[in-house]
Amino acid sequence: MPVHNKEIAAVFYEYADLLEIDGANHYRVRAYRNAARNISSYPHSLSDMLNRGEDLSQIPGLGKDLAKKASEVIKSGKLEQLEELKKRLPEGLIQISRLPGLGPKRTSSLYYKLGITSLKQLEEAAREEKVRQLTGFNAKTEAKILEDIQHHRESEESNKRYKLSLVQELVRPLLDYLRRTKGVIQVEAAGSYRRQKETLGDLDLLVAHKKGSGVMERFVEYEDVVHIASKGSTRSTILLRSGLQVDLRAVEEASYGAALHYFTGSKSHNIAIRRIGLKQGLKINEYGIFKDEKKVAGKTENEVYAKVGLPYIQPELRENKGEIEAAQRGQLPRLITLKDIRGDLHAHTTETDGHASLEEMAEAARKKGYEYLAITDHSRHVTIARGIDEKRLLKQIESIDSLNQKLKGITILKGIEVDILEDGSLDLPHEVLKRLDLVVCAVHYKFNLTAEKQTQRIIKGIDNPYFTILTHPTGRIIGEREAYSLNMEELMTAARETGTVLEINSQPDRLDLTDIYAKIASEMGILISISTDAHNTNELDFMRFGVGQARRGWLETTNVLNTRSLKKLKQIMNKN
Ligand code: DGT
Ligand code: CA
Ligand code: CA
Repeated sequence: MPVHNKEIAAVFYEYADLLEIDGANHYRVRAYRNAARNISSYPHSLSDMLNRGEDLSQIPGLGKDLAKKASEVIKSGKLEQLEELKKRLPEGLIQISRLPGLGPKRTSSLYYKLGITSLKQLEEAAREEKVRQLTGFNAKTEAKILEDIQHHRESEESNKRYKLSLVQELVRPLLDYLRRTKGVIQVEAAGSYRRQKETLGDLDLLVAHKKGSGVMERFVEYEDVVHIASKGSTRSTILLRSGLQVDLRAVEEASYGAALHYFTGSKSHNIAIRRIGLKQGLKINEYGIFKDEKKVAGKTENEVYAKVGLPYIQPELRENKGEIEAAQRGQLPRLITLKDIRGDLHAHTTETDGHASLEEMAEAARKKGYEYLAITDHSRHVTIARGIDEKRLLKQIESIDSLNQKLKGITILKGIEVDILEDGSLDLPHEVLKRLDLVVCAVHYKFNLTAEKQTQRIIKGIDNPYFTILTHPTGRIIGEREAYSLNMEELMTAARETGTVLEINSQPDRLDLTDIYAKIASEMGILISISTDAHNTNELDFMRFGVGQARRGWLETTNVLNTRSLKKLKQIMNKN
């Protein structure tokens, strides 16, 4: 992808801001801003010019030095000096400088004169009337700062997305509560919740009821409601204590399918379906399907799809990412379900950072009806989790062997979650790994390597003959940590060539692989394991999140390793 002029300008602007906060010479700051402005409005692409070997220093305001910086950004996507400065200056300063009335200059004086490095500290200083004492500030600007911080918080709050796991906890009691209303026929969660997205903007509920059921009154009286944003006879919106917004729509039974389809979305799926309908002379909305003003369908979703000549499309697929074309060709995937899962291939015990013993985990997995559970405690490098060394691992192997003799109906597999060290070697010697049924491998430190180094590190790991599964392959934590830089295509190619399995980690704040990568991997013929990484017996239930993610990634039973019988599983793992 070529770097656009606007992107180069953005890097220069950011650098100028940070320089100014840092108290740099103002000519220098101005030079960068000036260059940014000129680049951003320059009529030709600097990337293309550089490719053609043209001289960037001819561009007004650039000169030799800044032309060199611009080509650095074009070639590497970043400016090393900016990265350095970012490392040196506290992160909160940028946030402060972006408050409407502040900017870099004032941020600089807040930082150097009052030591303020975060919005929180700024708020405190303003409350204590310390800010007004600085040159360039007064009581009025101080009050404005407090106001702006408040606004900033509110807008962050409104951009906030909620993890599926949290919303699931809130949904169940609320649905039960609504179901107990007289006149309510059916209640369901639609929207991104029904599509099993990993995070949700708000929750959309749909009720089929008899007119006059009073369900709206009951909805706004729910005990967890802190604010009623709107209340009408067909639609109301409330805010729960957690901050989650919930929309409720009420329709008559005859429209339920059409409404469910409409409010499940996604919006772009709906639009595509409506367009197909239009070509056939059908009007589709949340009340039903109409031909010449006459309602021809609407009670069930099946009817909606059937009327436009399509088979039913599962909610997890409704993103307009090829599902409609697949449906037209009769090639929709037969999505994996929770019932297809025969065991869990990633779990911890009290031997490292788990909270249940080997026996307790085994018993919980047996109760779930699993054929197998792999115990994969951390290896020694993860010292904070009391990672196990050779000696302790050999002891655990013995314990599992003797437990297996006693257990009925389930087999405990001997495994480990071994660290892929920085040089790509695994944290335990071959002689020990050899004795295990499977080796789950993970990156747990040095997240900030370049994409090339990180990719090579993992690929080298994969080359180890005992490497079975790459767990949480990208390392992202939802809302907290970005994936580390990685060349996924290269990584997946290596995985395919070696028969390496990639994991969908079912921890609700990981869900790593993402749906998109899971789909690509399976299309490449890579096997996926869906595992919980359970640290206690309850977390074995996280499997449902992993399966949800897998369904969003179009996975079928055959794409998933732990849908195999124990015998098959062992055959596959031994081949590697
Ligand atoms: P979210 O809440 O951001 O996680 O995502 P959704 O998909 O739940 O979106 P939301 O809550 O805004 O709307 C719920 C559904 O309602 C959405 O998936 C499709 C439907 N919908 C909303 N606005 C429109 C629209 O303008 N046109 C169409 N066709 N459908 C819409
Ligand atoms: Ca929603
Ligand atoms: Ca909504």
